[in-house]
This record gives sequence, C-alpha cells and structure tokens, in this order.
Amino acid sequence: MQDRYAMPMQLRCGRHQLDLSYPRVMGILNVTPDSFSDGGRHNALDEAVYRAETMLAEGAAIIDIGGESTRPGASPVPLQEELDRVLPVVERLVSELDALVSLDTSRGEVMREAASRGAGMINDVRSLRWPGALEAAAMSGLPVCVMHMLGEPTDMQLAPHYEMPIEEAVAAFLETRIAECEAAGIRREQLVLDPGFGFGKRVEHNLRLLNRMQPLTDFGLPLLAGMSRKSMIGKVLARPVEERLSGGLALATMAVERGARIVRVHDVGPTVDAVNMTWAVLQEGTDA
Ligand code: 7PM
Repeated sequence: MQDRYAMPMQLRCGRHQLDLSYPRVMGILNVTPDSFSDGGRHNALDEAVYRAETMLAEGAAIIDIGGESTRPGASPVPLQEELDRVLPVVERLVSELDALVSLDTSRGEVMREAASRGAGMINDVRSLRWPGALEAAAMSGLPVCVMHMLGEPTDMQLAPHYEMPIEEAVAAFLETRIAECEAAGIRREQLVLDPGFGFGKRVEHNLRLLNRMQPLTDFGLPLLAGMSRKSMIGKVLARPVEERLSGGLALATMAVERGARIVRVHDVGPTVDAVNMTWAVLQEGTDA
C-alpha cells in the first residue's frame, strides 16, 4: 500500500519555504479591537506582536492574522478598517520576527496590500469567491487555503442541510474551487485544502467530516484543519470556550492521523506536543 503520510509537500510562501512533509501548527492571531483587553499595559499592535512571538517560540510555523469578519453571524468590517487593523501587524511580524504570516481575508485589496508587505499565505474562508479575490491571489503567487463553507458567515449556521453525505459535498465543492483557482493561474501545488469545520455544519456534520477526512488527501494537496475551541467541542463535552483545550487536542490528533498537515489553533504549545507525538507514532510501521 502506498504510504499516505509520505507525500512530499512544499509550499512556496514568498521568502519562506514551508515544508509540509510533516504536520505543522498555525497559530491564530485575532486583531479585532476587543482582542486586546489587557488593561492597557500595551497598545494593540505591541500586544499582537507579543502574542505572535510567544506562538512562534511555542513552535508555530505560521501565524494566521484575521479580523472578526469570518465568525458565524458577523457582518463584514469596512475595507479601510480591515486594512488598518491587519497591515501594521503584517509589517511588524515580517520585519521584526521574520514570521511566515497568513492572512485570513476574503478581500483582494487586503491580499494585495498584505502580499506587498511580506505576507506568505492567503487563508480565505470564502475560497476566493468575492470579486477580485481570485485575481489578487493569483497575482501574489502565494499559496491559498481553499475552505469549504455552506452559505455565508451571516447565515451559515441557521439550518445547514446537505443533500448528500457531508464528506462528498465537501469534496465536490473543493474540486470545483481547485479548478477555478487553476483556471485563474494559481498553481495547483500552491493550494491547501480545508474541510471548513464549523462553517455551515451541525455538530454531527463536523464529527463525521473529521472521521471521514482521510479521502480528502486523494487530491494530493496538503490538508488544513481548524477546530480549535469550536462549538463542536462545546456541544459534545458541554464546555464553555475557555475549557475546550483537551477536546481540541483530541481533535488535532485525529486530524493529523487522518492526513492533516496544518492544524490551525489558539493553543500552540500544547498542540505542537500533541501533533508531534501523534506524528512520531505514525512514522513507525507505515510503509515508506
Ligand atoms: C467564531 C467561530 C469565531 C469560528 C471564530 C471562528 C477557520 C478559518 C476561522 C478554519 C480556516 C476560528 C473561526 N476558522 N480558516 N478561520 N479554517 N482555513 O475558530 O477552520 O477562528 S474563524
């Protein structure tokens, strides 16, 4: 049997090269105005840089910078506000920490401006479906994370319903998005695929999708899984958001076992340990 864990994968992220021949952790850095309520010790920008520095020291390979616009029920922030929030953080993480920065955005303008400041990856939960995003991403030459979502963040959790098994719906969606990206000039090898946990899915959908995620590796592209602190953990374990770490580590472990090469999380240190431990097991006894 071909070793499904042995696919060689490298992303060219601008100045950085990202080796995905083993699983890596992406640390979440929210740069919303309310993300920095530390009593005014620092300004928001210093605080963001400090958080990123901590996550890198804990072993994060990528820092994912995002505004609040992708959260369920959220309405998009105005363009200028997103630029003002995000670009200064990109600039400092790149110049001071030489970090591999990913941008959680759906806007072509933000992608363009971030790329020119040294961002290394585009993470668009809308998979480049907003006007101008495909072109901007293609122009940047950066890797793009293509994620499944049913509906829009404003309505996606109202009553998600699928006419086929969730894993088939996700695979069909990703196949279409891959084709659109390639048609726009994005090289296939620069794509990362994401099942989109929590985006237009009920808890049973999310659990089944994780359990049946492994066939998504058949696209031959790296998989990203983002389940950190999400409501699927809250619902199964009856835990509030600040008590979801153990559940999240179990899910990260399972995602890696099923082929994920990037895990997007808030709690970088514990996740790096969980993922590295899982990987050590997978390395022994799989046919190379
Ligand atoms: C509330 C609910 C707040 C969900 C924030 C979120 C993903 C992502 C997000 C993901 C990729 C969060 C999410 N989730 N990008 N952005 N994959 N690629 O937990 O699963 O941060 S927003």
